[in-house]
Amino acid sequence: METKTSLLDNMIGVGDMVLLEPLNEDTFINNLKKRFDHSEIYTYIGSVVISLNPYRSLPIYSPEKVEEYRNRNFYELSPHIFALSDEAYRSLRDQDKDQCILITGESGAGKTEASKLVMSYVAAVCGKGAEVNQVKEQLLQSNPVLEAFGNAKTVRNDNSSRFGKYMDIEFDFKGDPLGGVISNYLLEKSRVVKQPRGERNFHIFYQILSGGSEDLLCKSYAYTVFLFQIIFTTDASIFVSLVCLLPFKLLLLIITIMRLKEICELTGIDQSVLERAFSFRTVEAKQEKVSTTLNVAQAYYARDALAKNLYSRLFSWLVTRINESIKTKVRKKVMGVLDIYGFEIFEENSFEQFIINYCNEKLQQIFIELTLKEEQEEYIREGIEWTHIEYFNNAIICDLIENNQTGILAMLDEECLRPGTVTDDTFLEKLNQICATHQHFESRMSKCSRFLNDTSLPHCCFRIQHYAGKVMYQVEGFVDKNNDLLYRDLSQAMWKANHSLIKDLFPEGNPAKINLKRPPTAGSQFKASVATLMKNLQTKNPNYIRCIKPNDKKAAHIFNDALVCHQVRYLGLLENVRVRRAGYAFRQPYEPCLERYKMLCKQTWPHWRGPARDGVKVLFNDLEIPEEEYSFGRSKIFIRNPRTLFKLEDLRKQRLEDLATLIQKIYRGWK
Ligand code: AOV
Ligand code: MG
Repeated sequence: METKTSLLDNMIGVGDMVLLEPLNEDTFINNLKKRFDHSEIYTYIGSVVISLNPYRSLPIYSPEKVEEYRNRNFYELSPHIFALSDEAYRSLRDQDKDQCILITGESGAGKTEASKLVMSYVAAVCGKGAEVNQVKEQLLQSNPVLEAFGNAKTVRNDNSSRFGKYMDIEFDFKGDPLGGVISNYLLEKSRVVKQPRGERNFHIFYQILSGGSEDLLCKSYAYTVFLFQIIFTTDASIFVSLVCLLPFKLLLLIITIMRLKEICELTGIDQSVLERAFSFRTVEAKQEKVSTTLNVAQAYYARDALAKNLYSRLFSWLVTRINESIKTKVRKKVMGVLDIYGFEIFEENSFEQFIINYCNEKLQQIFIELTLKEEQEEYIREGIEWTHIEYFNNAIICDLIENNQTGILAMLDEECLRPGTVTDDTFLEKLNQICATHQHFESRMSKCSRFLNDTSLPHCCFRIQHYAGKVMYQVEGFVDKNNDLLYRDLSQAMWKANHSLIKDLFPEGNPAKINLKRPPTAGSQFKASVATLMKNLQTKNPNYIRCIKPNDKKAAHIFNDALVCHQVRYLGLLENVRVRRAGYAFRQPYEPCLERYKMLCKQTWPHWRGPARDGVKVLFNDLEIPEEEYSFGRSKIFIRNPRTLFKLEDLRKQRLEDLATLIQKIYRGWK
C-alpha cells in the first residue's frame, strides 16, 4: 500500500497544499499548474478538495477508479473527488453524521459536473438489490430532466445552471439509499423571453425542436433565438427519457404564446377571455374594481410576464413531481449536495446576477464560518492551543445586501411597496442615500465624492465590490423583477383553462380565492430560502469542493495564471492553508501513524503492545524529533512543520529499500 508519497511526489507537485514549502501565492499557483499539466486536476487543502476544470474528458472516473477509492483512507491515494465522496459517505454510514457537500466556484468552474460525480460515486458504492437500484436510478435521472429545463448556454458556460439546486439524499441505518428531496432556488426565468447576445434559451426548447416528432413541433418559436444554435448530440436521447414526464402542451404554450388562437386551442380557454386579459388590467381594492386599457408596450409586458410565470411555475411543478417520486417515509441519515449558479460577471448585470452573486456571498460566508469553526473546535477538542489567523470576512458584503433595515434588498422591497411613482431611478436614489458610505458600494450619484469623476460608472448603475470581484449592476428592471407582477386578469384567464395542470399552476386565478394581499417579492423570497438553506447546512458536517476555472476559453490544456490567481485569492485558499497550518500543518490519528512508521524503531517494530499514543511517543523520542515540532492531542498527533513529515517519509522509504535489498540478498543466498 503506497500512501503519503502520492501527496509528496515532486514530479507532479504536492497533493496537499498544507505540505507546500515554502508557501506563498507563487508556489501555490505553480503547484496547481504543475499538477494540471500532468492531468492531476485535484489537490487538497487538508480535507478541502480543489478541482480544476480540465475541459476534456479524463479517464479517471471509471468503475475501476471507483473500486480503487472505495473504503480507502482520505490520504492514501492521489487526491480525487471520489476520496472526498467516500469519506463523506463512510462518515455518514459508520458514524451516523449527516453530511453536506458544498461545491463552489464561478460560472463554468465545474460545480455541476462535480455534483454529478459525487452522486454517481455514492450511487456506485452504496447498497445493492433491485429496490435500491431503482431508487438510485430515480435519483440520478432527476439530473438530466432538471438540466433540460433549468440550464442554458451562456457566454461563460455552455451548460450553465440557471437555478440553484440543493438535494438531500436520504439513507437508512445501513447506508442504503431510500430517496431524496430537491429544493430549487430562483430560476432565471427572464431567459424565457429574452437572452443576452450569444446566449440561448433553456435547453428544453431546442431539445423539443430537434428531437420532437413532427406533430409536436411548433411552427412558431418566437422566443427561441437561434443565434448560436448548437444542437447537442444528446438532445434526441434526452428527449426520449423526458417524454413520459413532460406536459408538452404547456411548453408549446410557452413557445407559441404570441399567437392567441393557438393558446386557446391548446388550453381550451375562450378566445374572448384571453383577448380581454391581454388588453385590460383590472385593479381591485376593497369593494372597488377599476379596469384600464393596456397600451401596446403594456400588452407585450403582460405577454412576457405570462410566459415567464408559466415557465418558472412549470419548473417548480416538475421539481415537485420528481420529489413525489423520490419521497421517503423514514429518514435516517442525510447527505446534502449543493450545486448553485456560480459567481457571474457579464457585460451587463441585472437583478438575476445580483441574486446569484448574493447567493455566492452567502456560501463563501458559510465556508469561512465552518472551516474556521471546525478548525478551532478540533484544537479545543484535542486540547491544543489555537493561534488566530487574519482573513477577509465577507460578512460585511452580506450585510450590505441583506440587512433588514439598510440592506439593498430591503430598500428594493420598500421601494416596490411604496405608493406613488416608483421607478428604478427612485430605487437608485434611495440606494445612493443609504449606502453611500458603505465600503463595498459605489455609485456616481452617491454623496461620497470618491466616485463622482469615475466615468467607468454610468449614472444608471451601482457597483458592488463582491468578495470575488467588482460587479456593476444596471439598475433597470430591478423594481419590476423584484415585484414579479402577473396581472390578475391573466391568472384568472389561465385558471379558466380546460387543462388541470394549467389551472393548478395559477391557483390565485380562482375568483373564489381572491387575495388582496401582495405576494412576497422575488428578493425577499430568495433571501428567506437562502437563510433556511444556510441553517440547514450548518447542522451537517461540511465537505468542500472548491472549483477553479483554468481559462476563459472553455478550452483544454490552457492554464491562465492570472485568472487562476484571481480565483485563488478571492476564494481565500491561501488563508485556508495558513489556518490549516496555524501551528500544525499535519495531523493524523495515532493508530495509522504508528502503523505507518513503526518500522523505524526497534521498540515499536514489529509489534507495539499498548496504546497507540504511547507507541507514537516512543517512536518520536527514538527518532529524536525535536519536541517543539509536535503536539499530542487526545486522539491525534499534530505535526507542526511539513518538513518533519517529509523526514519521516524519507526514513520510511530508505527503510523499505534496505529491507528489499536484504530480502534479495537472502534470496540469492538460498539459490
Ligand atoms: P458550473 O456548474 O460550475 O457552472 P459545469 O459543471 O457546468 O460548471 O462545467 C462546465 C463545463 O466544463 C462542463 O459542461 C464540462 O464540459 C466541463 N467540465 C467540468 N468539469 C469537468 C470534469 N471534471 N471533467 C471534464 N469536463 C469537465 V454555472 O452552472 O455556469 O455556475 O451557473
Ligand atoms: Mg452548474
